[in-house]
Amino acid sequence: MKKKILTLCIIHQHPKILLGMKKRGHGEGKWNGFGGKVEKGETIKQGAIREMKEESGVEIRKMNKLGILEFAYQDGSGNMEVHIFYVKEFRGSPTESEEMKPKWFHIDEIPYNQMWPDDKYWLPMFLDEKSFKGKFIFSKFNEIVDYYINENNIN
Ligand code: 6OG
Repeated sequence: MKKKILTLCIIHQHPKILLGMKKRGHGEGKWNGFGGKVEKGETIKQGAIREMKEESGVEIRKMNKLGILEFAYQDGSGNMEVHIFYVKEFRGSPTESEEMKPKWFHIDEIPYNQMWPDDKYWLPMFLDEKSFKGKFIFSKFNEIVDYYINENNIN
């Protein structure tokens, strides 16, 4: 099956990051960055900017790709390649959308137990602005059964 390409953007304004509570669909009830599927005819970066605007109302001014993660399920369904962007500058104020409810979190109070279980492996590297590449394999119950992650220059 072909891998889907997705984006994930997190704004870091030290000491806070912006996350959103996913209100529906895949990952409902979890805090995560903003993003979604890259559409035909757009670059990955354009997809990231569009999704951030659609889901939070925020316009990205400056960002840096820090990570590429592959997510796969044990049964072979739903392979995803997620491109993770560190957002340094933006315009506008985060606004709730149909899909996401935004909230700023202090980096000492990141709600890992209400996030995807892979996040605790890579978010600390992300916050240090280190790049990384990895792969996570999930069971059908969304538990990690295997993974690797390398600190790595992806550019
Ligand atoms: P839509 O499918 O709603 O976008 N995403 C994940 N993020 C993390 N940290 N872990 C996962 O483990 C994820 N699976 C998906 C990518 C889904 C958004 O959620 C992210 C997208 O930003 C399985 O279009």
